[in-house]
This record gives sequence, structure tokens and C-alpha cells, in this order.
Amino acid sequence: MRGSGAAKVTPMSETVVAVGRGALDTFEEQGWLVLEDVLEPAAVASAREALLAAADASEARGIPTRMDLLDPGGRNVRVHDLIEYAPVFAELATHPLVIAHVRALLGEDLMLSNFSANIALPGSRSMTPHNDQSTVMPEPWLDRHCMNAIWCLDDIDEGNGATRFLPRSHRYTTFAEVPTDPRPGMESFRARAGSVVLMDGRTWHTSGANTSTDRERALLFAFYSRSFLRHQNNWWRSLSPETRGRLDPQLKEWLGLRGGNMGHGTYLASSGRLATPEPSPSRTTSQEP
Ligand SMILES: O=C(O)CCC(=O)C(=O)O
Repeated sequence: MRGSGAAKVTPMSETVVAVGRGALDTFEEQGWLVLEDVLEPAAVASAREALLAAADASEARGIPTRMDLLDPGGRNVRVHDLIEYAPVFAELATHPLVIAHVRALLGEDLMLSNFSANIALPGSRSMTPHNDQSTVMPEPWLDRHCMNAIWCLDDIDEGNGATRFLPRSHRYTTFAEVPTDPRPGMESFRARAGSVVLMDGRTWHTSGANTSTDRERALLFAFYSRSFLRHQNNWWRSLSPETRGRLDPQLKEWLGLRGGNMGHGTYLASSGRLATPEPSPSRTTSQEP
């Protein structure tokens, strides 16, 4: 499983690229979009190295990296709470290009609901098809309220168990609309290492079976949601005080570590349609000549 290289993760362009209308339209139409080559190869190798170290550290802490309930066959390595293990994961979670897309697709009140990895080793099998929005809110799913940014740390395709998705399934609003067995209609994502697959939270998907003999498939799942939804992860529980201490304020906010959930409602009149607060009597008095 070992990778090589120790380069810092640096976006190919430090400039925030404006998100094109075409990309957003494609995402709306398909329920997913691939951002190609977001990371340089050296940065991919560095992130992969950090992931393998995180898997070892997780086991050493007594947090298992195998989840038999989720992954049949015991050939998947799950690493939870990535932010806890190395700064590179915070850098990926806040990557400007990805965040620009997430903001355009979810709005400004985003949160980082979860960030975990699934390494599908040769011989791994496919999990139960699902959509992620159903894990954080009940049906009907009338709107997109969450989405994944899937960081590819290996080239992915059908052979090594790339995530499989059901085309147009982001339009389903209830469980009743989902085919009894969605698997036959599913297709595999294809992307190069260093790319990011953006996926609508309503898209039905599953891990592919890794039928190769020698190709691992390491993916990181940064799961963003709107702020009215409870986080999938309990970051207060899973991050140590040391880790919490080194996070930047924006990421802390997105992890729900700074305050409550008062920022996006009518207190701040963010719709612009509501009246601003009345001036206080003392201010009025002091302003009189
Ligand atoms: O590993 C994959 O390709 C999909 C993982 C997934 O959907 C999940 O863990 O919920």
C-alpha cells in the first residue's frame, strides 16, 4: 500500500478559478462532474503517503480500519476523521478550486460534514448502493443539500473499483423511485490520480468491486452539507485539542467547532428583503443635537 514522495499539497494554480456556468450546468444535468488534475503528481504521492500513515495511526489508536457491516469481504481500508491525522487533509478540505464549486452548488452556508477515506484493495467487493443525502435527512429530497468532493489518489476506473453511480438518480426524490436493484444501471467514474469527482448528495452510488490483481484504489470523501443539517461526523469527539488548535478559523466554522448555528437565518436578514434592526433608543438620543 505504500506510496512515495513528500511534496506539500499545492493547488496547480493558487488563484481561485471562477466556476464556469458550463461546469455547473453539467453538474446539474449529470449529478456529478470531474475536476481534472487538481493536484500535481508529487502532491498526490504526498497525500497518499499521509493516508497510509493515517490508517496505521488509526489502528494504533484502536480505531479499526475495517468495517465489515459496510464493506463485504474485508478488502477495504476505511480511515475516518482524516482532519485529525495530518495538515494535508485540512488543505484538501479547504482547497480553493473545490470550495469554489461547493459554494456555487450548495451556497455559502456550507459545513464539512465528514472527511474519510476508502482504500479498495484488489479483491474488494461492492457495498450497498445508497445516496448520501438520505443519511443526513429524510425524504423527500427536493433539493441538493449536500455533496461529495472525491479526491482520487490513484487513477480510477471500473477495473480497480472506481465508485459506481446511477445516471440521473440525483433526480429521485424518494426511496420509492429507486429501482429495486440499482446496480445493473450503474456506471463507473473514470479519473486520473489528482482529480476530484464532485457528486450530488442525491446521486445513488456504491463502491465498485476491485477486480484487479495489483491496483489499489485510494479515494478520499470530503462530504459537505448545508448548515441546517447535523454533521455526519462528531468533530468535537474525533479531533484532539491539539488538532483543533491548529485549524484555521474558516475550517473550524465548517466543522461546527466555533459556535452555534445562528449565522444564516433571519437574525442576519441575509435575504435582503427584511427590515434592518430598529436603532436603539439610547443611540437615537445621543444622536440628537
Ligand atoms: O468507496 C466508494 O467508492 C464509495 C464509498 C461510499 O459511498 C461510502 O462510504 O458511503
